[in-house]
Amino acid sequence: MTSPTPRVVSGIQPSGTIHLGNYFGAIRQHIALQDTHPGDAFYFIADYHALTTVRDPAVLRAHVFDSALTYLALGLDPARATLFRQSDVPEVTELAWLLATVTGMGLLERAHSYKDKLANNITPSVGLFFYPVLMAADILAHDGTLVPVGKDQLQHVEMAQDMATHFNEAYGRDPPVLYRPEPLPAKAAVVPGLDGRKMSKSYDNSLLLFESGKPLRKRVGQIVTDSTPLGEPLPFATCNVVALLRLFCDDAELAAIETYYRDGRRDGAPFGYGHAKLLLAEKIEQHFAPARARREQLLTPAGRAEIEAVLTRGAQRARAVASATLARCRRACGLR
Ligand code: AQP
Repeated sequence: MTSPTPRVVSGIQPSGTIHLGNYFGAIRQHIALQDTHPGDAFYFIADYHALTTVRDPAVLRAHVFDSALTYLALGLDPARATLFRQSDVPEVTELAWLLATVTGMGLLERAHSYKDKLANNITPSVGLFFYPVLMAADILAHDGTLVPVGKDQLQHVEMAQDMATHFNEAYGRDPPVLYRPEPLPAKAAVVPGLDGRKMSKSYDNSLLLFESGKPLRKRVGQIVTDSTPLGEPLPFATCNVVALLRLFCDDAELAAIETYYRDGRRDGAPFGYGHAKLLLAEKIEQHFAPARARREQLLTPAGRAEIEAVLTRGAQRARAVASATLARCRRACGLR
């Protein structure tokens, strides 16, 4: 059950500023896929989803804008990829309802991300519990067959597969009403935050892409490490700073860092966590320097108008696909 044209569909929540986890877990791959799937790479800014955590309209609008700005600064090409606001395609909310009617409670109760939020004392709304259904609707409404996500989201894509199967079993397998999506997991492991938990917008443990100079060094300085004194051997395999350095360093650089950790020295001088953190801050600053410059250019009035136009055109393209899918689903269920 695959769609005639493989279509890449994925999204990001404008629930905070985009961080290294979002970049290495998702956005880097999203941008690469516009080369292999030109015209069929759909990325949405999940503002309906973000309403489960953001309650200030001005803040939500600012995060939506910043998400679009970040994608474009990082190299998303609107001629090859479709970028749009989720809420500009309201068909997904109706499809979410149709999917909810064929989805068992048990499926949602098993969601790891929901259980993690509970474990982290986040008071759940029905919307948060319902998140995997809306995410499935986002994918299925746009006939997404390839879903690039971070490893933390794999279970949600599997749930979307289950929901498509249940819907087809209820309303039409041949031809299928909905296409089965396949996950495309990021190569990078789940990126840890400053405190070692998953880096997450809602845990205040993020490193941002465009921070630089002293504020960046200060933030990197907050990465939790043990209390090994300067000049003593450091634990390479379990260190949070190393987990983040892995995102930026090639094998030779990592091998060199491993020797500094093992010896507690670099070029004869004592080496400690402070030095490792400085290396990381430099790497982050260098890696995102070209995108930071493009971001500045887009922050002009002309750039802002261009971003709005990109989102409007993207919504038109996405809505054309979603309304056709929804019409198919409504017909299949017996709705007018
Ligand atoms: N720490 C991470 N490591 C690897 N990938 C990650 N992603 C998020 N955090 C990490 C991937 O980023 C994409 C977009 O995520 P999202 O914004 O839709 O939601 P999320 O996974 O819930 O991200 P956050 O930052 O944790 O947001 P909040 O705090 O609002 O819930 C996804 O592909 C995800 O895998």
